Amino acid sequence: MRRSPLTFACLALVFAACSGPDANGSPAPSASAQDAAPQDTADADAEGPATGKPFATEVFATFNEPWAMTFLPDGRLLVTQKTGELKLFDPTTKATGDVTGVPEVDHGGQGGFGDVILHPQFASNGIVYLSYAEAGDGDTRGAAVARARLTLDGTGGALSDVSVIWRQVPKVTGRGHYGHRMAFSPDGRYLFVSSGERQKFDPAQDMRSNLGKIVRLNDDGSVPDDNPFAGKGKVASQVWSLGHRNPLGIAFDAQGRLWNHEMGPSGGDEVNLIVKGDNYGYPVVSNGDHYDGREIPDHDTRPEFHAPATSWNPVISPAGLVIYSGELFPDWQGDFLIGGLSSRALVRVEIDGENAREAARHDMGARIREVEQGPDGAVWLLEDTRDGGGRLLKLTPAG
Ligand SMILES: [Ca+2]
Ligand SMILES: [Ca+2]
Repeated sequence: MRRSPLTFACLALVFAACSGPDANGSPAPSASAQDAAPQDTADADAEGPATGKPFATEVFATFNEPWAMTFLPDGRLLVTQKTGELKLFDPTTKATGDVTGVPEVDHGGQGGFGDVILHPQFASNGIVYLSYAEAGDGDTRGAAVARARLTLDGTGGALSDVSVIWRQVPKVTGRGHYGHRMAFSPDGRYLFVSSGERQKFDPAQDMRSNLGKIVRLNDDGSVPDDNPFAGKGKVASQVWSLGHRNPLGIAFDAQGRLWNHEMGPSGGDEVNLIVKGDNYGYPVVSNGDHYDGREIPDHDTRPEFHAPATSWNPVISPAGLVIYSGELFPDWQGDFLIGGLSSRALVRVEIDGENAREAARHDMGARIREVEQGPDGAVWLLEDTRDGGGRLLKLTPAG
């Protein structure tokens, strides 16, 4: 097939964007290059031979650097903007309001407002959890998790009793790999937080630090007595699993098993089944390699580290995760729906026991930051776009 010079230019742009050190992160020169190319011809055949998407897409709203969302019991949505705002969106009226009283965030690079989730008893206690990048002394920063009470009014709301219940230790320089996705265990007792290694590599294996870990806390931020490293030190006692890089998705399946996905370096994005106390190997092993070309031994060289259920090379840059359980897309039940940043896609992954495989990749034409399942089983996406262009999309079955 002959390619026009324009096609070559687009391919070159995509290649540069996908292979740079920020392909797996957000805003940076390469990310803005991707954002500047709304028509990626290289992505046009990402869906393979399928004649069309199995869903119809409706645009509901736009936000500025939206990062995460969660549905309230009344059907409205809380949406975080990385720039530091918490928004309340009503899908029935399409009105967007503000929630006041949010913590001050350190916005820049990959940092700012992160995740938002509800306490399992939100309907009775109004408690929400928010993660964000927090400034420290000097030029340092780290992820933090705040617990707060949300009071709603007609079009907006306010946070009160805001208390920080967890922080990354230590705070370090740089603005990447915060991770800071959150999920409650199905029994409603434990809060799991994914903590990225802040692009510092070795802390993922250092139990004096909670970087590059998944931590398990009680709902008030205290540490459960039966954590796998309880009694091994204040920070280590929080740790549920270690050896992670930048985990930007964490969720429980219908069997109560915890899964994550995380961005590999140059290659090696992963889906992992998270087992209490296990070590997932970063930066000792990875199915990718360092951006500077240095090799990282693959997982199969070191079986003592828990290997991924699946991995990608080239990367998809996973961000946001739901394990679908709705009625609208029966074929997707039990599947992982993953947002793709550099892949600009919605990626569906099927699980078979402890193995996983990509089943479909739907080109969305924009970096996808967040995936959520609505009360009726519709799938909602947030685009990762700045300058007010990050759209909220609702996917329903194609007619
Ligand atoms: Ca969410
Ligand atoms: Ca490798």
